[in-house]
Amino acid sequence: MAIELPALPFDKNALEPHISAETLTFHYEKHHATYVLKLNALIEGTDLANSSLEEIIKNSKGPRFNNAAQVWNHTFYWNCLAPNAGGAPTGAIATAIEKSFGSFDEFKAAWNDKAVNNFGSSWTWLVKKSDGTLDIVNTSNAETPLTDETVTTLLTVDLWEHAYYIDYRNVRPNYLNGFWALVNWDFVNQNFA
Ligand code: MN3
Repeated sequence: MAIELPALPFDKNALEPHISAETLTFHYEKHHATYVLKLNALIEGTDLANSSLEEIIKNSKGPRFNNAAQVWNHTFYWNCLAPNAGGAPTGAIATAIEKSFGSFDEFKAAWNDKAVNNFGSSWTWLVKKSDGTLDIVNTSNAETPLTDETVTTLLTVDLWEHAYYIDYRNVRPNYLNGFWALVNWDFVNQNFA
């Protein structure tokens, strides 16, 4: 039972002009797919060969953790994006954001600040803590809040340069502007519920 590469939840040109088909082709077919290939090579013939991706992540360190977590992180990231999405949040997450950050604009400013200052290849996440409040968390490399039992992962942005270099060169703030035009609040609400 190898780990499978999930299909992208949209067409490769569906996120244009914010994220190009060229970026998605590289990001999905080269980066995401390669993490799946490497992970399957690392679990083949081991105790984890038939484990779920989540179990592998929670029971791994080093290259096996890195590849497994990157498979999960990317699948989660694709689901955080959608065509004809973005803008202000709706539903329960809108209320929770107001409670924790004051307003959506204040949340966006806090997120952008955290993401712009997240050094190197990294991810920025919105999580729900056990007391129901929200927090913005930075991780490096493949690290993921999935391994923190005290939080629920709600939203992420991939800050590795391969996520934005083709479209935005090294200008991460411009990529973040594109990201806000694509956030799939329905998915964030599902995670929050
Ligand atoms: Mn990536």
